[in-house]
Amino acid sequence: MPDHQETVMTKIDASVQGKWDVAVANLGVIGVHMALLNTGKVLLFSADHHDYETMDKGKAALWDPATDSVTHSDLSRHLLCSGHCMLPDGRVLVVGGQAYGQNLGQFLRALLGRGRGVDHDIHTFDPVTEKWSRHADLPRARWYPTCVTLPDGKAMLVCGNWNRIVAQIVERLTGSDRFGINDTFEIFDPETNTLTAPQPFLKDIGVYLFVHVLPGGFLYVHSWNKTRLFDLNKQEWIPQVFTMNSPGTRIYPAPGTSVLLPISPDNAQPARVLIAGGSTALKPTKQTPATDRVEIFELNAQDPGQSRWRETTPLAHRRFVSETMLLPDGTLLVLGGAEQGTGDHNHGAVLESERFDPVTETWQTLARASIKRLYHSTAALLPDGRVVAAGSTGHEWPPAEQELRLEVFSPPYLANGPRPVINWAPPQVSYGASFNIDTGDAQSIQSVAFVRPSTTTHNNNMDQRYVGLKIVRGNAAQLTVIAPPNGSVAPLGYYMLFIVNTDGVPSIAKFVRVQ
Ligand SMILES: [Cu+2]
Repeated sequence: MPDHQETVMTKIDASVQGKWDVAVANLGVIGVHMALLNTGKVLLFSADHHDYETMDKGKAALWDPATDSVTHSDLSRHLLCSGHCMLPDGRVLVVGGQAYGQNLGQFLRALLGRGRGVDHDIHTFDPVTEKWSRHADLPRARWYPTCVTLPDGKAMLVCGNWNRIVAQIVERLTGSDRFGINDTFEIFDPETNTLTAPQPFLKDIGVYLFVHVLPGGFLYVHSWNKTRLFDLNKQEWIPQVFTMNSPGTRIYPAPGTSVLLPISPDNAQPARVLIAGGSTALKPTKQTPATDRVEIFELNAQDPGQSRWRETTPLAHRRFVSETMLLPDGTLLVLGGAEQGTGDHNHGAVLESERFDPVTETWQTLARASIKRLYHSTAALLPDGRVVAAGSTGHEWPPAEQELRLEVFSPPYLANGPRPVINWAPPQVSYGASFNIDTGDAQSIQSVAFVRPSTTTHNNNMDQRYVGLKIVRGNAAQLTVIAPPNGSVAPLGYYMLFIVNTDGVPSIAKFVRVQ
């Protein structure tokens, strides 16, 4: 009898708060960098956690959540500190890697301009062959860069330090953390695997900027507590600078998370970006409390200068170095992070996750994870609707903590009844075209969405987006929906197609290429 009661309690709990389970006890790789591939496997990569100094060494693993199997591969380069985004053909573009100067010898050589780090490297990972390729180097190093896939499927590379050693010396001497950051961008062409020459971008910016393509053709660029907009159609900056209402930085070294909120099926709502957490100070120290403030940026596409930041309901927990995931039902999950500090000098791990409803703008506190996710931690939505959390080098790194375990979160919707099933969906669709989804559950479907797979590091998920699809017809066996209208709504590439029933339960996703 007590056993039975316990089972019932657990079940009720999971349907309200969700539940966490350790999925892999030792991945062999610290999941500092993570990408969900269109094969359904998860790519995780990092430094060799026994040797952070050697430039020609790294570790990667592929975890298949469907079979729970792991395969390992050694990397010939130290790809820790790169930035990455998804190309239209499903390859992951990895920009940069570790800077030279990991020990005194390297530091002195770097000062003399000898020796080169991995921060000039360009790699791609092919999900089909499961192989890495190295392409022609960047013209100038980018350590802690951001990569964004543009509407046409080309990738834009921004920010990052061009010489980390010089930047750190200047910071020691002057206190300024703004020296040595690239103020140019390059475009990577996936057809030729080549880069354009550098062109002017923004001055006075940080590293690992938050950059999103907004519907209507604007690039959202967020540094510290300020946002700029670039008009992709006119190829010009909007002159206004949009400052957040609450104080403190939202990017590295005390990042919150920036997420483009779900794009509604008819694209009727203005584009909105949410930033949750971060720091209460612009230059955080070990003692600085993280923020619990949450703000929403509202794009005014007709008059972009009138766009604005406004505050919404705060988090239950102050946190930075957390992750935020878009879920198939259009809600957001915030997980992990710490209550105080900066970078790896952090204290007060937050284990409880929280869920945000973008319609009511309210938060619900969910289950506690068993594993701390601090600096260098990552998370990704899986095709089965669960969320995997990886990585973390904890506190005062290296090498105090090296978190090698994967833990998965099953959101409450997975305990809310049977899942709808996609029997068939087209492997590729064109912009604006209608297409059919074979499902016996068509009558009970309330929403259909494309969710772009995560590529994430340093709490900067450079790819994820949720694009609602309009349902035009449904009968006993089939749903007809309309593909996204253009590349500013859904940049070229692979998406997870989810159908969600009236109980809020999502299907297992099918990968569909938008082209
Ligand atoms: Cu790092």
